[in-house]
Amino acid sequence: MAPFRNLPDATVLTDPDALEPYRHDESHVLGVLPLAVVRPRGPAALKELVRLAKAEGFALVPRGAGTGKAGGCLPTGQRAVVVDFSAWPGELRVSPQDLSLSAPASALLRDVKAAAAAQGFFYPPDPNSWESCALGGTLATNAGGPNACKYGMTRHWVLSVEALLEDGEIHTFGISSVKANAGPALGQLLIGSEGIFGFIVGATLRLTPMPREYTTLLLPVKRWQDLLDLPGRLCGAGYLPSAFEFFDPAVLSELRAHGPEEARRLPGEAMAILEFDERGCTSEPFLEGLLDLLGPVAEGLEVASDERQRQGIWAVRRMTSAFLKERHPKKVSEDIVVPRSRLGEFFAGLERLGIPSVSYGHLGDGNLHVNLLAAGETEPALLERQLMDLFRLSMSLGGTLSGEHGIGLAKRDAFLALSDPGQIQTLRAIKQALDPQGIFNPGKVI
Ligand code: 2HG
Ligand code: ZN
Repeated sequence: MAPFRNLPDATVLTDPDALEPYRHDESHVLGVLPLAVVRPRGPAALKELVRLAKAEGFALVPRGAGTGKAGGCLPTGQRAVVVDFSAWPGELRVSPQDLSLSAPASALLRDVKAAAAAQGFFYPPDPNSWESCALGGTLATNAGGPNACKYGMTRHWVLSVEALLEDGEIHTFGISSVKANAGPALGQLLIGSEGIFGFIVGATLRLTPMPREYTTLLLPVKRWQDLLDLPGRLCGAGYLPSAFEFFDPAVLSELRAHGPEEARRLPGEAMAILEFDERGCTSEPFLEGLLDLLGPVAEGLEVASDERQRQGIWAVRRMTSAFLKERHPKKVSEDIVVPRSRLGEFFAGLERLGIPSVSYGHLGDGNLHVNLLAAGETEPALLERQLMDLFRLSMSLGGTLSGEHGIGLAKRDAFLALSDPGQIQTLRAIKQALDPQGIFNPGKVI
C-alpha cells in the first residue's frame, strides 16, 4: 500500500485476510474492511500517520484488544486505517509513594491489576473482559464492571492521560496526584470519548490499598421482585457492597438448564451475587447484621468460605454473557442504567411496553444487561422500536442508554435521536475544535 511504505517504526498489514478480523469487536455490529491496519511502535509512526490521514483524506480508527461492546473500534466509511495499539511500547510502573501506576495503552488490564496487586494495591475497574482487554480500550470507553457500584468507573481512577492530538504530537493532561485544579480537566474529556477527539496512548492511574478480606454471598430469592429494592435498602443500612449482581428468573433458568456444572445446582426463582470488601466484613457482627437484612428474602443463602468458593461464584457470573451469546448468537444485549430507586418502575415498564427481554447484570448500580434474545428472528423495524422503547423508558426514569459499554456505532443513531440537542451540539463543537479535519474515528458517538 503506497502511502504506508515509508511509515517509520510500525508494522503495516494490508492483506485482506489479515484485515478481516478488524471488522469485528465483541458487539453485534460489523465494520467495513479497512484500507490497512497499522501497529505503531513509537511517536514517529503516529506523527506520520496523522500527516498522511490529513493529506490523503483517510480516517484513523483506534483499536486496543477489540473486546469493546459498542463497535467503537470498527472501521466505517470508504477509507479507514485501523491504528492497532497492541505493539505500543512502555512499562508498567507502580509508585507506592504517589499511590499510582503508569502504563501504556497496550498493557492488558489483567497485567495492570496484577502489577498493582503485587505491591499490595488495588486498581478497581473490572469489565467482564478484564483478562483480555487492553488498558487503552478501557480508557477510551470508560469501562465499568461489577466493582463500579462501590468504586466508580474507569474515569474515577485516572490521574493523567497521554494522548495523540491532531497536531500529530503526544500531549499529557493531568499530573500524578489526586489534587490538580489548574483549569478544566481536559484529560477527562478524552476518557470515554471513544477516540473521537484523539487517541490515548498511556495513562497514570490512581490506586488504593488492596482489600484484605471479602465476604461473597450467593443469594437465591423466593420472589425475584424482592431483589429490586435490596441495593437501596443495604445502602440505607450502611452496607456498601463492592459488587451486587443479579440474574432474573429467565437467565437463571437458562443457566440452570444449560450452563456449566456450578450453575446447575443454583436454587431460587432469581439470584444475586453480593460481595463486600471492607475491613471487618468477615466479622460476626457484620455478617449478623447483613443476614438480618437478607434473611427474609433469601432461599438458602450461601457464603463463600474460601477463595476457591469465591472464584466459583464469580465464574458463573463472568461466563453469563458468553453463555447467552452461544445459545442465542443473534441476540442483542444492552447496558442501560436506571437509578437504583427506580428499578421496580423499570421492570414494570418493560412489561407494560411488551419488550421481550431477559436481564442480568449490575443491579447494585442500576446498570442492567437487558437482552433481546430473539433479536435475530425479529423484523428489523420492530426490533428497532423495541430498542428505542427500552432506551426511552430508561431515560424517562432518569437513567441512560449506556452505563458502561459506550455509544460507538451500535448506539449512535439512538444517542443522536434521544439526547438533548444541546449536548450533541456541544460535542460537535468540541470535535470541530479538536479535530477540524475529522480524521479521528469519524462516524462514532456523534
Ligand atoms: C457483563 O457484565 C458485560 O457481563 C457484558 O458487561 C454484558 O454481554 C453483555 O452485554
Ligand atoms: Zn456489564
